[in-house]
Amino acid sequence: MTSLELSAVDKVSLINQKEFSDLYFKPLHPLVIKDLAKSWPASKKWTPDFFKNQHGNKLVKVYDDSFVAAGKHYMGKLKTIPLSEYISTIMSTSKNLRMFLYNIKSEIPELVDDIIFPTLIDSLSRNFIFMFFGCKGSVTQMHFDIDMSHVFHTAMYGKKTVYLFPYEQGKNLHRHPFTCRSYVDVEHPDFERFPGLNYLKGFQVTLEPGETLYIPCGYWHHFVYNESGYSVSLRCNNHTWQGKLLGYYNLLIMSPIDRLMNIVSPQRWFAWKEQQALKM
Ligand SMILES: O=C(O)CCC(=O)C(=O)O
Repeated sequence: MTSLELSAVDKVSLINQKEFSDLYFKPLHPLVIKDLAKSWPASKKWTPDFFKNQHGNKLVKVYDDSFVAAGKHYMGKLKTIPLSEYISTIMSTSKNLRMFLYNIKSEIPELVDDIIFPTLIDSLSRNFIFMFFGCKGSVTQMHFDIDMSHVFHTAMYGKKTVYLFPYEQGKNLHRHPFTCRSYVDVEHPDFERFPGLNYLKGFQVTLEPGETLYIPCGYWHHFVYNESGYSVSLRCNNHTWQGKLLGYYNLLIMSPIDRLMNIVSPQRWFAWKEQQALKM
């Protein structure tokens, strides 16, 4: 095989609750809703200059590729800098410096007023509203969200390409045990090293600024920043008991073991996970 088996993601302007539930939410099928965020004050207000001028003094944690490499920065920040410096950096350089899981509810609560919560599902969290930032060329490596929640990811500025795979495809993605990560590069698939890629089936979509991607719970996702930019994501808890339990297990047992082992013996632990992943 020379390329991955990827389908397009449906795009609609808007969708009603019943259709969304029957066609996408219950069957766990991704969807792009083009106009979901059109009426949000944020869609006009949240320019790079707005963040620089109104909230530029805010200190923010930034990350680079060391976040996913064994050692000192594994699952941790690289450094803390003012938001204005960060925005200038991503808008004018190609440094792979990212900000993610930036909870605006706790960090800059007034930003929440710029979002109109969609009524597509009832239980969107008002407490966990995350922003993600990156420069042109940045990549958010393949992972699924550890808490197994459903996500509505709106590109507020800049274009992104997203690769999506259902949870069950973890073995074909050579998931690293004790993590919610895969280290395959779906943009440049290496079928010899990762033979599971021959059986992988998923989706690829380009998200234009303003568009909202529904990522069903447990879906693997890999983001490529075609342009510098940022997004905001709304989330709701997994709707099944099995999903909720898996989320708690991932957060309270799996991830702490992984972090502890990375402290005890970073290189050996990473090599063991890699070896297990390749055996899959
Ligand atoms: O936009 C990104 O960089 C990643 C987004 C993501 O991982 C998420 O919404 O869960």
